[in-house]
Amino acid sequence: MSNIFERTLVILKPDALQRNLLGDIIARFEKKGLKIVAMKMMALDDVILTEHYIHHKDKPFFTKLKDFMKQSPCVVLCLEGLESVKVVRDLCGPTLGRVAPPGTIRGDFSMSIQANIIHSSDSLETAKQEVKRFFKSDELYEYKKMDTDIVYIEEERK
Ligand code: FUP
Repeated sequence: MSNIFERTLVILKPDALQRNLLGDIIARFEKKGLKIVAMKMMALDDVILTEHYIHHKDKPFFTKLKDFMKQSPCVVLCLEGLESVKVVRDLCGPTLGRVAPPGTIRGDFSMSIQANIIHSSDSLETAKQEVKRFFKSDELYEYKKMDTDIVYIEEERK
């Protein structure tokens, strides 16, 4: 078996910070068994936000979305795990907070389309670009996580 340990990017948005949800959300990732390989607080400027949301540049909400993301610092993380891109997307839930299912981060903590707490990469290709966009290579930590051998069975670690 060949298993791919992927890396994915997460942004905890200004509403997560303002509503004191950072710890609760990070705890969910830790408890799931994802490995935090990078984490920092960042004030996102227009340049990085325009690049990050370039696929929405012609949408009516583009400027308001960027303004929202500039309201206060964000916390960005790079998470690693088996199929982590999909795992983290599923933990976050769909975009619109008020219809996101209970048990998901957006479903449990948000009501809005814009103030929806969290961003996560939507594909492995996007994840690679996004991790590079938000972290320098020396901010991504290589270390042995002591619980890997119990979070995964041997075949999954190969
Ligand atoms: P997601 O991948 O679930 O984060 O959602 P999208 O890439 O479709 O949208 C990115 C962000 O744009 C959302 F998190 C919130 C914002 N957005 C709006 O503000 N209004 C909309 O109508 C749609 C998205």
